[in-house]
Amino acid sequence: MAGSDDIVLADLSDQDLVQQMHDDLYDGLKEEIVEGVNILLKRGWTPYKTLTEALVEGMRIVGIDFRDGILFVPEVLMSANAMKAGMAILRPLLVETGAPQVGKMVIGTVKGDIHDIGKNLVTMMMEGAGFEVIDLGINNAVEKYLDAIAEHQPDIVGMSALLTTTMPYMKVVIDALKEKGIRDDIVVLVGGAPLNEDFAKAIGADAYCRDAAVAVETAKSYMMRKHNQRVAG
Ligand code: B1M
Repeated sequence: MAGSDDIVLADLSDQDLVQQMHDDLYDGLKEEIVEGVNILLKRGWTPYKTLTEALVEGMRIVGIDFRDGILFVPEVLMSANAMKAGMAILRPLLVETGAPQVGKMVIGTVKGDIHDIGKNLVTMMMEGAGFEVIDLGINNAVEKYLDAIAEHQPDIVGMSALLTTTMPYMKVVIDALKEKGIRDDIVVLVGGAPLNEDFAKAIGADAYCRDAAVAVETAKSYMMRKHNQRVAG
């Protein structure tokens, strides 16, 4: 099948194929993205390289034109759907590492926010690193986090926000943990494009995670610390 009328994706060099996939993601062409991902995997690309170079980079370009008013919500939704179709192929590959379970995480996008691609990516990478992840989905009010914490007793709570208007809600959740007297029992990691280290510090989170790989490394180091404390105590 061709990426557009006269392009045969399988005939393209790796570099041209990735470029074409960025264009196809931009145009919201789901089937072509699925085909492109499968071709790259067949050529020996790792799932992680495929994810970051073909999909995440393509979405970054979409984001720029969305910001500049060149693309609008319906088009970006199609890009997001195409991205998710590609991620669906990569998910089992990233998850099946056979790593022993290293910890448990509850994660969700905060109230008022429906962006979930980044959160889903973090979930996939965390599962691949051996974490059990309870994904609460999007638009989560503080009660949802509290209920999930009571039910699952996670080591880590992750929150995602992509809007400057929804990121302050993370503090609502952290304050609720303090009120319940459980803040110190849980590691709180936050992420999302508009956040930064200073914001994370200001709201009382344990760490800001720039991307999914940083989230995994940060989570692992907190679990290591917890383990060492247990051994020492
Ligand atoms: Co929206 N959107 N969007 N959007 N959208 C942004 C965020 C925006 C920056 C676009 C822009 O103007 N340039 C802008 C926000 C501006 C601001 O607040 N300053 C924006 C806007 C304005 C809106 C609407 C208000 C538009 C409107 O309706 N007029 C609306 C809001 C809806 C709502 O939530 N209430 C809206 C809607 C949408 C769509 C539905 C069309 C779609 C979402 C589809 C979906 O997610 N299912 C969408 C999309 C796709 C985007 C952009 C283009 C891409 C986001 C994305 O998926 N990136 C985005 C532009 C951008 O971010 N530059 C934009 C790819 C993803 C892999 O990256 O999510 O950053 P990211 O996740 C990374 C890291 O941030 C980190 O790791 C991830 C992987 O490496 N991370 C975490 C994320 N969460 C983490 C949690 C952790 C750890 C790390 O926990 C431990």
